[in-house]
This record gives sequence, structure tokens and C-alpha cells, in this order.
Amino acid sequence: MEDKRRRARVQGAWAGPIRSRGASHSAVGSQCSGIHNLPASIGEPRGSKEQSVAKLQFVFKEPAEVTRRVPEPRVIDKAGVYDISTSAAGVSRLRVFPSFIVPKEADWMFEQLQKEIPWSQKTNFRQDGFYQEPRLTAWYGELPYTYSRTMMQPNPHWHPLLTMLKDHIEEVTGYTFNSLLCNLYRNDKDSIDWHSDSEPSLEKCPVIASLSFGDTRTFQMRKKPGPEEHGDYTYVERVHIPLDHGALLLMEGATQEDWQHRVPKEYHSREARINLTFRRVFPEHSGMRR
Ligand SMILES: O=C(O)CCC(=O)C(=O)O
Repeated sequence: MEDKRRRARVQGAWAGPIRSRGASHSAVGSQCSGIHNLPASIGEPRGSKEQSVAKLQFVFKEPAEVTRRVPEPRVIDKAGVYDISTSAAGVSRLRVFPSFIVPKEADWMFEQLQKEIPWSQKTNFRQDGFYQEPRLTAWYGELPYTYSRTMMQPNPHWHPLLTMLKDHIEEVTGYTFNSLLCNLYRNDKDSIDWHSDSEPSLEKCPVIASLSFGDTRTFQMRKKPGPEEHGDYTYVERVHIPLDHGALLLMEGATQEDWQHRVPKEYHSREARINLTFRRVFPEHSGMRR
């Protein structure tokens, strides 16, 4: 993809002095104290044979065409550890475990979770009013969770399968989690828009463990633009991760500080997908706004 932008640039330049008969303007200037260094043509005595005819010539140049490329997204579809950026905030690191749950077990878990999680559709608020989230959600944790200006009530009644999955993820990753946001994308029309998991209750540099079941959807990431871009995301780096049935994605370090993510709607039909995002919520901030 290429985006050509013609930019207003200086349309010329002052070329160096053209001199005749060896006259040197700088020698004149340096000997005459109190005489300011002026452009050659201004300081010369008129009519002298020995005068310098040094001149500055303005050379016209065509305006430069600046080409900026929209970078192709980096596709991450293999197991591994990926440091996707480094900034003052730190390293943004992803760990991808494509078959964290083997397909046969994942099939059974998907069925259980789809049937037994108390799914509901949440109403959120944004500048242009209230809207229904294009997906179903459920919250587990001793503390409430607030995002997009609405609160999910505490729900300490963990489904045994979710507790088992949390324990397994903690064992493998070495991190501990006390909360879980569950998302059910019913079909290709369901989605989650660009955001970072950066609510105050998660504190700085949260680690998020995201486990997927069901149809594959693309988890898209885009780097937050630098101040010189004035909020324009056109040229930022992007990462696409197809998250399959049973895949675990771990986001660590500065990932939430420096990147946003989303799961967009699809143009082709998709079956249901469940995503479980394990987090650590801190009590002193829970209930605060995003
Ligand atoms: O469904 C996903 O993979 C992402 C979910 C997500 O971004 C979130 O719950 O904050």
C-alpha cells in the first residue's frame, strides 16, 4: 500500500557566490571592523573595476514529492516470544502458544463455556450516546470491573472449568490472575473496537492472558502514534495474530501502554468464538473510570 503526499517544501535554494577576478568578499568584511557582514552585492563599492561581482543566485527546484508507505502488518502465526517494540515505557512483549489447549479438549470446553457462562449484552456509553456492545460478555472476580464508563458487578462464583483454566495458565506462565473478562462473538458481525486494557484498576503494565476457543478471528494490534503524528494512526506499525481454537496469547510489559488492539467484524461468515482474558485487578482502584 502506498500513499503519496505532496508536501509544500522550500522551492529553491540560495546557491554559493559566483566570483570574478579573485575578489574575496569575506576578506573585505574581516578587515573592516564595524562593517557588518552583508550579502556580497550590498556591500560592494559601485563602478570599481576591481569590485567583486559576487552574487547569490536563486536556483528554483521542483517541489519534492514525499512518499510515506503505510507499513504492511506483521503477521504472527507461530509459537514464540515476540518483542514488538521498545520505548521509554519498556518492551512490549507477546508470547504466542497456538495449541495451548489441544483440539479435542478445546471442543468440549467451548461447548461447556457457551452453555454455562451467564452471557449478557452490555450497554455502554460514548460521545454519541448509548450503544449495545456487539458481543456478549461475563465477568468473574471478587472486584467490580469498570470500562467504557460502565461497571461489571463483582462475581466471585467461578465456573470450575474457568478455575481450572486459570490455574493451568498460571502454572505455565508464572503470573497470577484474580479476574476474568469473557467475550462471546456470536458470528462475523460481532467485534471489539480499538482499545488498550489500561483501566486504572489494572495498574501500570498489566499482563493479560487471552485464551481463545471456537472459530478463528484476527486479533489486530496498532502502535500508538508519536506526538508528531497528532493522533493519526495511518502510518503506525501493525501486528495481526490469527487466534485459533485453543490458542493462548500473553501480552506483557508496555504492550497496553504503547499499543491498542481490536477484533474487527469479518466480511466472510464466521461461527461463534469465545475469548477469555485473565487479568489482575487491584482493589484500591477498582470502580474507577477508564
Ligand atoms: O477477543 C479478543 O481476542 C480480545 C478481547 C479484548 O480485547 C478484551 O477483552 O479486552
